[in-house]
Amino acid sequence: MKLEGVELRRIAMPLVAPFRTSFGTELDREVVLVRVVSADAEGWGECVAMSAPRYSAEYVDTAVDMLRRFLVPALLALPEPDVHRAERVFAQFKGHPMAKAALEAAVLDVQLREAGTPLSAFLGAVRETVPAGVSVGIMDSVPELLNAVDGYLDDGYVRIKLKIEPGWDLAPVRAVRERYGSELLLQVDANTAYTLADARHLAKLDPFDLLLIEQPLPEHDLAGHAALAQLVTTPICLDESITSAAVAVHAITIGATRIVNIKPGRVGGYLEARRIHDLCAQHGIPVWMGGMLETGVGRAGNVAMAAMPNFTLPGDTSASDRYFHQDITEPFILHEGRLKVPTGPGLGVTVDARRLEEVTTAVQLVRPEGAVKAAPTR
Ligand code: NPQ
Ligand code: MG
Repeated sequence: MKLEGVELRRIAMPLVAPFRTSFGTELDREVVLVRVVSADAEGWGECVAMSAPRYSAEYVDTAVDMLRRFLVPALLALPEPDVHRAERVFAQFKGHPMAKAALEAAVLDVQLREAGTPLSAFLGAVRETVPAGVSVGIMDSVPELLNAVDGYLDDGYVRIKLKIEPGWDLAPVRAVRERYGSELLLQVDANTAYTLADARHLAKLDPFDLLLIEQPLPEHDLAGHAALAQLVTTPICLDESITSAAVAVHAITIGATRIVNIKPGRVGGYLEARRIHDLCAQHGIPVWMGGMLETGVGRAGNVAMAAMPNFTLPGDTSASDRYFHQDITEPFILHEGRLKVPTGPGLGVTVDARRLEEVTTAVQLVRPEGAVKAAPTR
């Protein structure tokens, strides 16, 4: 495969409604898209970094800078680029998994499109559809929350995840359990908002029979999660903490996590995410696919990966209209609570050039010589 260049594009996607978590409220999704062009095909990747470093240390501007300054030039300098060589050359740079994952995904996509292989086949997927869960933001009141959950259950979502924080935890969980009963698949996500001193409080969630509590404590506090696991019966599931396969093994071994949330962007790409899937399977740890408010580009890859065998819990793989009125690809749509795994080569979705232009805020092309041509569109 010979690469002709890499386009870095910033887009701004209006959200259908504000999305509030313990770390802040989002009104628009600012996204970096990567397009890798070869002689015969093009591949797309989406960077899941947010505008500000609230979920993790990366943010949109650091990702663009990493890509432009280091990752794209390293890729374009490879004599025979492929996804495995790309991953290896990116590893010489510390950190920045979301920037690496975006470019790795685009390389994998162009490679698979050239070969005519769907991403699902490359990953060893075993399902044609995946169940769709939904992540429900923090609201101003319980009635407002119940109204939102009513709507998602009407849409067909098979699992509800409530975002929680101190002051918004027991009451919303109790209200949702009382309204929908014990059959509803229900879990919560704290996005690091608690401390180990809150253990007795978090144990009050135990009677509500949640599938899991996601990332209650700070990212680097694996020992704290292991200690908390001794004080609550609800299974602990790590998200932010699981930054690599090595960390996943450590977290599992010390008892910090009984279930693992996989996000390819958080761990540096689909290859590392696949390793985490495989080693969790070996340890008897179920995994599920996270979500980062992806457009159709990132969503397509996540849905393909969620069809692998050890993804045994419904993911945050929601339909496109959970977040966007209009996507940049054909939208992912719920059919009886499930999404179809794309069957075409690579990601198996097509980017709509007209819609893309409407949401684009800047574009730059990086060519093999390393020449950078900046072309902001507006
Ligand atoms: C999580 N996602 O599981 C993340 C957190 C999250 C679907 O709950 C903009 C971009 C806003 C990424 C808000 C879900 C976001 C974001 C929350 C990710 O922890
Ligand atoms: Mg999470």
